[in-house]
Amino acid sequence: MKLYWAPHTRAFRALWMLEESGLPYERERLDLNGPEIRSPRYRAINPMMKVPALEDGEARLAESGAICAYIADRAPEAKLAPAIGDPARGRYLHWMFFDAACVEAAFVEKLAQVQIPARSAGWGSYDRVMEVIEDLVAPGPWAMGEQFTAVDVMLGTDIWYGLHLLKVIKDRPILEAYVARCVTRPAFQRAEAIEAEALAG
Ligand SMILES: N[C@@H](CCC(=O)N[C@@H](CS)C(=O)NCC(=O)O)C(=O)O
Repeated sequence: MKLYWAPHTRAFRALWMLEESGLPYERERLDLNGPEIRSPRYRAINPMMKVPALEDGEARLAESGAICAYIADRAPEAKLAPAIGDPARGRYLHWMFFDAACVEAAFVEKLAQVQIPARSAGWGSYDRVMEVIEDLVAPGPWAMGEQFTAVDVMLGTDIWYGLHLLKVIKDRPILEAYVARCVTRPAFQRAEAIEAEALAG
């Protein structure tokens, strides 16, 4: 399994997820400004010419949410997703798709200060999305309760970026406490160390 990745990008989600999974993998670092990411070889894997992307035998995929869901299913022993047939799988899919479709869009609304009627915007509104994710993670420890899943990798990364990088989340102690739990995960810390080493080298 090979991850195409660059540090300090959305590829962090896939890197953290692979570290949670315990699956063996290799990494190929791509320069976002370099020729390789625009090459025919890479465009066959991700026509968007973005990271992350994943190759696993003949399987090729991009989109960090799809990659996290794929890895969870490839490593059932890591219990990063409810199994097919488990009723909890419904909520798991709900939150995986919600994260990809609504959380980033809500951040963009805030950053760009766009005004779109909540009824027409697929994510509703920034305020509504924040309330929904606060209600989701408040009982804790994880989005799905006691079991840490791929939803936490997606949501935890987004909230971390929202708090610390984009600074679009402020004065939300429930979200801050949730991210504080996420960053104590050994797999998160290993992924951070991989990125720090790549940036230093
Ligand atoms: N929806 C994609 C977004 C991926 C994305 O935007 N990646 C950025 C880095 S954070 C990228 O590769 N940008 C390079 C470019 O667009 O040239 C995902 O979640 O995987």
